[in-house]
Amino acid sequence: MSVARRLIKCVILDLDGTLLNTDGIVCNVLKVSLGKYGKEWDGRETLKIVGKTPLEAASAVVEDYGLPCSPIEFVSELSPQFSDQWCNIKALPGANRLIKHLKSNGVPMALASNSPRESIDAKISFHDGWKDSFSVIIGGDEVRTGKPSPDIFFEAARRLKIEPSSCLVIEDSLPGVTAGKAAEMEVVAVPSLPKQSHLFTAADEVINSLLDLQLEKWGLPPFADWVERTLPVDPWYIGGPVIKGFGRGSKVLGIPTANLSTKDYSDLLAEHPAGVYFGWAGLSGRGIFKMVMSIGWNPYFNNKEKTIEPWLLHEFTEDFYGEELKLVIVGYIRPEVNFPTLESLIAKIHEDRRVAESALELPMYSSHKDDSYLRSS
Ligand code: ADP
Ligand code: RBF
Ligand code: MG
Repeated sequence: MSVARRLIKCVILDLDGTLLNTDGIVCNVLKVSLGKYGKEWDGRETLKIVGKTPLEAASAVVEDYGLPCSPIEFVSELSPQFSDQWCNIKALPGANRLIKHLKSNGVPMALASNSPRESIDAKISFHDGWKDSFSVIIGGDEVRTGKPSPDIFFEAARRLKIEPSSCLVIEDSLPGVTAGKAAEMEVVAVPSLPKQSHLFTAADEVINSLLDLQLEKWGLPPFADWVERTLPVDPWYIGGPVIKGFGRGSKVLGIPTANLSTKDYSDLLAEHPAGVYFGWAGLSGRGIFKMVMSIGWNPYFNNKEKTIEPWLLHEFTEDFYGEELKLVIVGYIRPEVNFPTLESLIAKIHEDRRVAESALELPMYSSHKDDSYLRSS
């Protein structure tokens, strides 16, 4: 275990993209609004708008698409549409766990977001216990300049009555990380956009999702919910006919992965962080098997699309393309990473298999073997 770098006394959290999965909602609203101007939202501006104040984000879009309105007009046009969607925003994986853990361990928390205070209050009202967990909540409209200026973090520290150097900031965006470092705080980046971690060099640590946060690194009470190197997750389900993948699982790695079409599951895939998970697999007519899988872009192969790669922990004598495969995912093992050699990737996947195989014997995981979903057709 590494020694804590500094003694951290509190945690300051960003909201959109860090605790809340706001991206999908933002994209949908922009898609509809731009449509009214006869323009097509292609998502390429996402990087320009994450972490910005509403006015800055609107300015970027108005300019890029040459809209016949001012950024202020565009903001007032979008505001009611966003407000209608706040009730549909889900907490990001690990957000509730983090908030509950810090609260029950008496670690003070602040929420510091570039959104206006009113929107913050509206958004968090849909998440039980959030409002009362934060000793301080500050919106971008409550300080002179929003992130990347450090103002909002200085103000949070002042209200918490804690030195900036004893604050840990958790942020998904570049402006947020810049602001946190300018406030001389420790900053963990959890990039909300895929394949962007190389841009976050200013952060003290870059993690893939809140599930990977190691609080003990910061001298904070560690999470106590890991069990035999696995983290239980709320079970989720995915299934369909087995399709052809990249054709390299068995050939290149000696590890076959039965691919599912990601088309019908884009929302579900977007919701779950890339990483290695495990659970149970039902293959119609053949039985139920232990399963370990990766979700993501397989950095070693640098895929363009996020895929699901389930390895059924059983020796089959033949392929089963086209057959109905059902998965229940019950736990998380680690983030997806790159490896210097194919051998080290293969060794790691075999280690994942051993972790999954033994964890699935635990009652908390083995009980899901009887889930009726696995036998449904
Ligand atoms: P592809 O790239 O087409 O997915 P792979 O080399 O990854 O090819 O092999 C996956 C295929 O191998 C599966 O679709 C399935 O038909 C077969 N297969 C055999 N044994 C297994 C196993 N234990 N787990 C997953 N797939 C297996
Ligand atoms: N690919 C990676 O690039 N990085 C990983 O960390 C990684 N972990 C994996 C873990 C498991 C359990 C499995 C089954 C696969 C993993 N792979 C990973 C994916 C591997 O690259 C993939 O199976 C091949 O790309 C097959 O197409
Ligand atoms: Mg495969």
